Amino acid sequence: MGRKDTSYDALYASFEERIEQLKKLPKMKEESSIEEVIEENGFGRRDFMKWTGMMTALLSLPSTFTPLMAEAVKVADRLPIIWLHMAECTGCTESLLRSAEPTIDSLIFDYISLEYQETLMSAAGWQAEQNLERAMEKYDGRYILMVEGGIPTGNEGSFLTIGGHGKKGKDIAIEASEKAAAIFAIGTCSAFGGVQAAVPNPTGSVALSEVTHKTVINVPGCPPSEKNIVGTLLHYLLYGTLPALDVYNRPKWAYRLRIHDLCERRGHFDAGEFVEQFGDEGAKDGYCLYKVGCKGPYTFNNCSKNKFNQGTSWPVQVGFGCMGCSEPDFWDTMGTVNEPLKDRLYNTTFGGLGADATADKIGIGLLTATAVGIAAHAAIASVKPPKE
Ligand code: FSX
Ligand code: SF4
Ligand code: F3S
Repeated sequence: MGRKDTSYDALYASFEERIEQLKKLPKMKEESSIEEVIEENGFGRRDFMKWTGMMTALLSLPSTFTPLMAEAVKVADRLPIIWLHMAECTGCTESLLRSAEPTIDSLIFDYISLEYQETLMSAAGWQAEQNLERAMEKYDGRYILMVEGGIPTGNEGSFLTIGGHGKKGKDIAIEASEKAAAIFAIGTCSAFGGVQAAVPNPTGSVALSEVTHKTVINVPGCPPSEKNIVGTLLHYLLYGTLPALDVYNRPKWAYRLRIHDLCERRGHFDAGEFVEQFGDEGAKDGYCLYKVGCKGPYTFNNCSKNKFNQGTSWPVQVGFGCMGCSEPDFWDTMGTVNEPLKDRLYNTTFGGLGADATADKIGIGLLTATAVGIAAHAAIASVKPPKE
């Protein structure tokens, strides 16, 4: 391979071994390979390699791992996946699949063995329910569970019933979690409760992690980017273990840094150049959106890298500040959408512990300059002092 850095050799070897093991599992899509699927949809080998290179970088692996990433994608159909919908808007599924034209991410999602997915499958009613039960039985202990949506627990869970027998969503989520090999909460609803859990939370909706005793990997965002969803799957394929997680069980490879750390408008923030109101000269010049409500300094996600709508843009790029959609309870805790957080200076983030409560696991050096920056700009923005 001509690799210079030998510190990755053991990891490389373990990935090779893992892929060999996966190859031994029965192929679920006998009729086609991922290369064929990609080619049929107008992508060449070069596009595929470019995409795998990008995913390799996203997972913080050196570029020499790109061929292995391609191999992992080829065996992605060996792991059965069950995708449950709970209380939500289906935006997470839409984010992944509703592109104007197929993307490599969406094709890979088509290629994996989705044993149950209510938005995509043709079965309905009794038949759908039976499909789910059969899949859980057949792949007991082997399937990956992806859950989209919060879990209503109020009134004994009766706010969400699914299928012919009117089974409660909560019971389905618990049962499916019990038999899963790995569990991913896709989207902020499943990770933290989401919009339906916002005050006063009439349905008593909670995060998936609150109804199961098993470890749940949270992939928040309302919706999360398709790259973070597919990347989580590829990470599991390659490593066969759970990724390193932050304090909210988010994979660090995706949620390690704040929106503010990766923002293209950051230079303007540091220079004290702000949009004062939408449509002003500063807005035209692409100034920082902090004063018109950007919550990027308080939000951990990689949106500027991944972008949305087939990689075309992301909120801050189009001139609308981050709303903090990948943070717990952001509907209640991120204040008014178009206003800076008046009662929270940087160092009071995360329940008064300061963002450093999370940052200590991230690298404190990155945060110090910003703490000073926001404190200074808070004065310019007439931000009130923190409440007692
Ligand atoms: Fe929630 Fe997903 Fe927001 Fe919607 O279903 S994370 S409301 S984008 O779609 O769960
Ligand atoms: Fe970017 Fe928002 Fe930070 Fe400004 S406050 S630099 S717009 S993330
Ligand atoms: Fe959400 Fe902020 Fe990204 S609102 S989509 S985390 S820019």
